[in-house]
Order: sequence, then structure tokens, then C-alpha cells
Amino acid sequence: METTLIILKPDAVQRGLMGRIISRFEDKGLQIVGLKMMTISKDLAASHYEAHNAKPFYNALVSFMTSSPVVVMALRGNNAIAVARKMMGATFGSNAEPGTIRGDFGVSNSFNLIHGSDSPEAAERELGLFFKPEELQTWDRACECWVYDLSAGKPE
Ligand code: IDP
Ligand code: MG
Repeated sequence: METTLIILKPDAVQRGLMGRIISRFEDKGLQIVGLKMMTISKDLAASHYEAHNAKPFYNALVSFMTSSPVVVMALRGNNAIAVARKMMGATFGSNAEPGTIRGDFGVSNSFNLIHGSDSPEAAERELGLFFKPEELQTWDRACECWVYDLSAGKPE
């Protein structure tokens, strides 16, 4: 099982889309193991987006991400990183496919509603930036055996 870091960006919170976006992940069968609202500091945004610090959009990105509260979420599931990225859609709202979160709820290329880790290494690093270990909950989901086929001893 993988765990991925999702951020509902300031535009998602301001536009009242938190519940609808969270519901998509619950409906899909991903398990929420961490969830909180916070305002991201400049330092945290800089660490989170350090790979982009030479990009022309970097300052605007940090300013956007720190401008208003966000919701951060840890989502667990089989291939959770790729599953969540596919549900998010392409980076730019203007060309994200209908049916994806970015494709259905936004049209902007920079205000694109959601962040999701893009690799296991990124997920581990980002979960560590946003959650203390005790903020992540390991809990047995009552419906687990209907979300996954567990008959072979591993989730299929
Ligand atoms: P991702 O969020 O789909 O992984 P990245 O390339 O990692 O996309 O970029 C991080 C974030 O930076 C994007 O989600 C978006 O908010 C912003 N961004 C990326 N490229 C541009 C751009 O060309 N103009 C404005 N903002 C951008
Ligand atoms: Mg990225």
C-alpha cells in the first residue's frame, strides 16, 4: 500500500470545493489516513516546491499557496500515488480532461485546485513536511474486503 500527499489548494477551499474533491477520493476507495486544514508558511511552501525554485512561476506559486488556508490529506491505497494523479488530471486546468478534478472544476493553469505527490520518494518527503507521525492514523476500514479483493492475501 502506498500513501500520497494531497493538498487542496487555496482556490479549492475558497471556492467551496473541499467536500466534493474529498468525496471523489472516498468514492474511489482511497483511504484517508490524515486530514487537516492549515495555512502554509513561506518556508514550508519553499521546501515543498524547492524543485521549482528556478522556474519563472515560482514566486507566484509560493505566494498563491500561502495566501489562504489549504487542506492537506494523506491518502492510502494500492498505487495511491498514480491513482490520485490520474484523478487530478493534467497540470493546466485549460487542458485537463473532463472527468478529472482539474478538468471538471477549473480552467486556470496556475490556480489548479490540487497537489498530489508524483513519486514514492516525493510522497515520503512531502508527507514528512506536512504531517507529524502521530497525525497519521492507521485504522482498519470495515469495508476493506469489499474495496479490494483480499482473497489471495494481498489487495487486488
Ligand atoms: P503538478 O502540480 O501537476 O505536479 P508541477 O509541474 O509540479 O505540476 O507544477 C507545480 C505547480 O506549479 C502546478 O500545480 C501549478 O500550480 C504551478 N505551475 C506549473 N507550471 C506553471 C506555469 O507554467 N504557469 C503557472 N503556474 C504553473
Ligand atoms: Mg509536481
